[in-house]
Amino acid sequence: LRSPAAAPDRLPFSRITQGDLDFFRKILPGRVITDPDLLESSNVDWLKSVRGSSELLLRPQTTEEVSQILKYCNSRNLAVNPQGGNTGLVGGSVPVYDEIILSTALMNNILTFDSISGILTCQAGCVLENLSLYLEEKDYIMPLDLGAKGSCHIGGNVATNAGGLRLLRYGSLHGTVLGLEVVLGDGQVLDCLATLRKDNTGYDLKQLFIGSEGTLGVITAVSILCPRKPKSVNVVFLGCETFEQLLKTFQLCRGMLGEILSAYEFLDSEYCPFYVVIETSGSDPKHDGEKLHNFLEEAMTSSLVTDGTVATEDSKIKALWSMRERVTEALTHDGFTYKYDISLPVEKIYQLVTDMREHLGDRAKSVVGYGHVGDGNLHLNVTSPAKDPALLAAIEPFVYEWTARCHGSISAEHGLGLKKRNYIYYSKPSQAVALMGNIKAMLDPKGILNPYKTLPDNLK
Ligand code: FAD
Ligand code: S2G
Ligand code: ZN
Repeated sequence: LRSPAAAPDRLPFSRITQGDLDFFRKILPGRVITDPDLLESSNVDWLKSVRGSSELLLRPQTTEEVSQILKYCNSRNLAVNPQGGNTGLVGGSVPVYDEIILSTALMNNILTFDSISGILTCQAGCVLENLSLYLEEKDYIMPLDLGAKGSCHIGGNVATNAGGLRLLRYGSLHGTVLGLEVVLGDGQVLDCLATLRKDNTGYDLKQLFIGSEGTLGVITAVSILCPRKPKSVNVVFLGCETFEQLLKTFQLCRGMLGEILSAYEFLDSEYCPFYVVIETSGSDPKHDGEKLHNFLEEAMTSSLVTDGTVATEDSKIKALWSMRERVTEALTHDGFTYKYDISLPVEKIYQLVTDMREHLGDRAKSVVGYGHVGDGNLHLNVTSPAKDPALLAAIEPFVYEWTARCHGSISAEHGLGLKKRNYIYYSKPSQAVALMGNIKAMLDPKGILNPYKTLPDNLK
C-alpha cells in the first residue's frame, strides 16, 4: 500500500513501552486503543492508498488531555499523528510507521454560538455535517461544504485549509476562521480562540496553523464566522458542449446572477462533454427566481448551454449536488485513481485534462476532469484497473511540470501530506520552503508532530 518512493526511512523516534501505555491509561481511562483490529481503520487512509503501523490510538476529550499527551510524547521523543475524520486524500492523516494516532473524535462539543454575529466556537472534533445541522436550526450555515461532510472534522478542515463547494461565495478558512486554540508539540496551549471580526494586535498567529496539516500543532478548538442560512436556494444542472462555452456561461452567471451566485462547479463525462452545477443562494425567492430565469433564457438563446434541470426543493437540490459530490467515490470503482488537485488560471484548467489524455493515450482507463471552476481548481483523476508504476511515471512529473509552467499550484486545497510533499518546489521557491522549515523547527524542535508530512524530505 505504500510506494517506496513516498516513504522515507523511519526517523529515530522512541518506540512505545509498557510505561508509556501505563501513563496514557492513567490520563485517558478507557480511551487508549491498542487492539490491532480497532486500529486498522485508523492506520489506512480513505483511498486505501497508504497504510501505517501505529500500535496506539489515543482519544482525548479535552484540551488539557491533549496538552498532557503532547508534553509526555515530547519528553519521550514519541511521534504523533493528529487525526480527524481521516478523509484526507494526500496521505497526511495516517501514520507512515508507528506514530501514535491522536484522534479528535471525542472532542466534539459545541462551545458557544452568538446568533447576532453568527460566530460559532466548537471543539476540533465536531463533524462538519453535525455543525451544519446545528446551525441550520438557528438559521445559519457553515461557510464551507464538501463531499466528506459526513465524516470530516472541523479541526481537519482547518488543518488542511479545506476549500470545498462554497468557497466561491464565502471565501477560504483563512478568512472565516476567527480564532484557534492549538496545543504545540511541547504541550503548551496556544489560546488564540478570539471571537472578534477584527483584531490587529500583533502577528495573526492562527493563520500559521490553517493548512499546517498537523505538523505545527494540534488544533483543539475553532472559532468561525458563519453566514445566515439563505431563504432561497436554487440549483441548476446544465450541459455544455465545449469548455469555452462553460467559461462563457460562468462569466454570464457572474454578470446576471451577481451576489446570489454561490457555486459554479463542473464535471466532464462521456454523454454530454460537460455539466455545470450552478447554485444561487439569496434572500428573496421571487427576486432570485426572476434573475435565474433571465440568466437561463440568455444562456439557452445564445446556445451556451444545452438543456438542463432546475431544483428549488431541498431533496432535489441534494440529489443534484450528490451528482457532483460523489464523483470521488464513483472513481474508486474504476480501480486505482491517480489524483491531482491543481490550481490554474481558470481558462487553462481543462487544457491540462486534454493534454494529459493525449499524452497518456490508451495507457489510462480514464482521464477525468472536474472541480471548482470559480476557484480555478481542477480535480484531474487518472484511473487504471490497478496500481501501474509505468502509468505513474508517464503522469509524473508531466502533470507537475505542466502546472509549474502555468504558475499554478500542485495542491489547490487537499494539502501536501505524505504523497505530495516532495513536489512542493513546483509551486514554492526554495527560500520559502526553507523558511517553512525554520518555522517547523521553532514550533516543533523535536519534529514529533506528523513527521514525514507536508515539508519535503531534504528539509528533515
Ligand atoms: P484528516 O483526514 O483526519 O486529516 C487531514 C490532515 O489534517 C492530516 O494531516 C492530519 O494530521 C491533520 N489534522 C486532522 N485533524 C487535526 C487537528 N485537530 N489538528 C491538527 N491537524 C489535524 N477537500 C477539500 O478541500 N475540498 C473538497 O471539496 C473535498 N472533497 C472531498 C470529498 C470526499 C468524498 C473526500 C473523501 C475528501 C474530500 N476532501 C476535500 C478532502 C478531505 O475531506 C479534507 O482534506 C478534509 O478537510 C479533511 O478533514 P478530516 O477531519 O478528515 O482530516
Ligand atoms: C472534490 C474531492 C477529492 C477528489 O470533489 O471537490 O476535492 O479529487 C474533491 O476527488
Ligand atoms: Zn475539491
